[in-house]
Amino acid sequence: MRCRKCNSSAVINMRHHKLALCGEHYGEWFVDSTQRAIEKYKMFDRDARILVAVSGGKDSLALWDVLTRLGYTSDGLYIGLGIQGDIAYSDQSLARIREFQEKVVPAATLHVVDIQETYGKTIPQIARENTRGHGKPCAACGLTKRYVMNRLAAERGYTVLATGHNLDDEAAVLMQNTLHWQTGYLARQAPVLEASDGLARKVKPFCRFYERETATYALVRGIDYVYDECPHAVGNLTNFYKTLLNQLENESPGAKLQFYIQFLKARAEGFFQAPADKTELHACEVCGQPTTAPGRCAFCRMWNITSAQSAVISADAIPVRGQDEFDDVEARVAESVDVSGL
Ligand code: Q46
Ligand code: ZN
Ligand code: ZN
Repeated sequence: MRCRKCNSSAVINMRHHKLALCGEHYGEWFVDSTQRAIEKYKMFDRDARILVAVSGGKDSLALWDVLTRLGYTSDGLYIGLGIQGDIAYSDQSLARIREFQEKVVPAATLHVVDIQETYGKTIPQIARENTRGHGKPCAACGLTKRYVMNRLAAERGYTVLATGHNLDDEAAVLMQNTLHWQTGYLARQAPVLEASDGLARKVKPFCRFYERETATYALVRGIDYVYDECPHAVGNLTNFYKTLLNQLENESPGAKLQFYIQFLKARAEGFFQAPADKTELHACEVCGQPTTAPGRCAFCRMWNITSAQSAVISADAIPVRGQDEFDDVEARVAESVDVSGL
């Protein structure tokens, strides 16, 4: 088997696309495919100011790399969760991201929001004090990540928040939502979530790539990423659905892509409607972010934040570029991005 473009014999064979390419041409195919997805789903245009949520894993670093190669203006956001385990997970993640930024995107800004420095505790600490999540820190972690991403995107004037969710992530969430017929979630699962009521616009440019395709891209580009998953990801439900879908894919190559693509088609045809009795949103009485319940939002309640000042992400914790660019941006917020896989 040979590369379709240059006839080289060292190839990456993509059975489901009936395509074999060498490393260099694979990289080009991957970048071009991302641009096609950006256009197909009308994610953003050339004027966009993109904030890429980076975790130190292959998907998010590959995304920052590809957007840079495509000539988009993008900065990174890393949220330090204070999760170490036996592998110094958070420290290792930040180290990989800093190396990547210095080497690949030196002109971009990397925003680092350290949760302990900003709010006084690590994620495992706040999770232990809280009943959310029944002993697992993921619920507290997800809520905090969503809040910080939305808030920082809004406060710093980014027009779009990009995450590295891949096809395996999206198909697993789709399977979970389908098995429970979560029609409200199904109506909202999309490559683009429009900005609304203080929530940043969110996009997933890698939603059509298999996880192994983003891993291959990271490999051919020599991106050094954190191989380990978060220690708390072991045995979670998303991984269980990923395993089931991998079994299906082994029996029937392309099944995962079809499952997701045909869902998007049905969704575009109006098969899933958002519930009509949409819950009314209120502004949190402390931070002003939208929340379903009157009073304080879930984030301010969990972190026991009682004054607007302490809800603000500390400017000192974040390197800021061109502060006056952002002065006229209203403080906006949020609670609706899927952060599994970040
Ligand atoms: S980082 Fe946070 Fe995940 Fe770790 S604690 Fe759970 S939610 S598993 S993607
Ligand atoms: Zn080639
Ligand atoms: Zn609040």
